[in-house]
Amino acid sequence: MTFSVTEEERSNGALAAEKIALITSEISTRGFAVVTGLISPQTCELLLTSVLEDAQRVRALGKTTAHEEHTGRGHLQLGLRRFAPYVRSDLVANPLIEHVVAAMLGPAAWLGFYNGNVNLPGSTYQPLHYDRPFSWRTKEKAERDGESWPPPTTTLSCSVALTDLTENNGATEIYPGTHLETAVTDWPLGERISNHPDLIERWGPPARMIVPTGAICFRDPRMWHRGVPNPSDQTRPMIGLTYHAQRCRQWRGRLVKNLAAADMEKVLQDPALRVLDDGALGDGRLVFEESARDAFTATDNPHEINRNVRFVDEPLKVNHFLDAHLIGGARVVKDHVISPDA
Ligand SMILES: O=C(O)CCC(=O)C(=O)O
Repeated sequence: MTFSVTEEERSNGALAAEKIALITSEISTRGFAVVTGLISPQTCELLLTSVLEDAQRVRALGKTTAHEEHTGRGHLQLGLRRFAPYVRSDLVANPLIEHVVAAMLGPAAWLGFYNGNVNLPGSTYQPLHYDRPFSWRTKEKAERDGESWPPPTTTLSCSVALTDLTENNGATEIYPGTHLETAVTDWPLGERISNHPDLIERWGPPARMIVPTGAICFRDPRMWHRGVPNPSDQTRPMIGLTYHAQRCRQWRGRLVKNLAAADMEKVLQDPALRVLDDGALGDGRLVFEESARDAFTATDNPHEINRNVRFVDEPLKVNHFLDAHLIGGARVVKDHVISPDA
């Protein structure tokens, strides 16, 4: 189902009560909802140009990326420029986006990932996959935490269309409803959905994530999906923002259940702190250049989302091409070299 935004909602920084209820119901039952008119044409145009230029720079290296090796040729996880004017408040600090996030995940949900999803002409199929495991793996564990079964998502993905995403340029294939398929909770780590043709048959046929320019597809990242060949001669630019519920205190957004009381006190005092891979607490904010600060502070934050960013200033720079999957989401550099070739 596709929803649009009224001028009144835009100036209120909030969607109407009935609309937000319908949107959250769609995401909870079908796994996704598309909301149009969230990102301005100017922002789409500016980011489109930068994504196309940067994708070309990555391709000019003449080698496949690690993400392509793992998933499928032509599918880039492309870092986004982290300096003005390319960081835009209607994307990173948009109260209407944040209203959907807060309605799904609760207040103080935090931005954990900000990156490009680019599908190049000539790409191949990715394996069918889901981006996140269930936060509760059994009915008993969910019930112990007061959750229903199947349990709700603790992460929300926002797929942003910089141009129309259609079947003609390789819109993502999706299996609506599969975010509720609890069979996956018994699977060993790394198990492929393709080993379960009966389930694929049961949930099919798949649909496509059709999203008009400036719209966002809000989706439960447990919903099965895959990148497909882009049959056009144009690069398909999409942006992904991922938010996590406040209680997901691990830096990649996993639910943390047994945090020591002293550590819990610290994280409640300092919302920048996350549980790192070694179990210690550390700064888990995304890194941007100082010139991007205004984009994050230009709007009020009526839904109390943790925008979760820190800024570095001269002589430091942020090389957005590198380290998308490491803490900070990009590499802080001293040498002013902003390049995919490092
Ligand atoms: O870009 C797409 O269409 C899907 C990409 C995806 O699911 C991934 O790279 O994991």
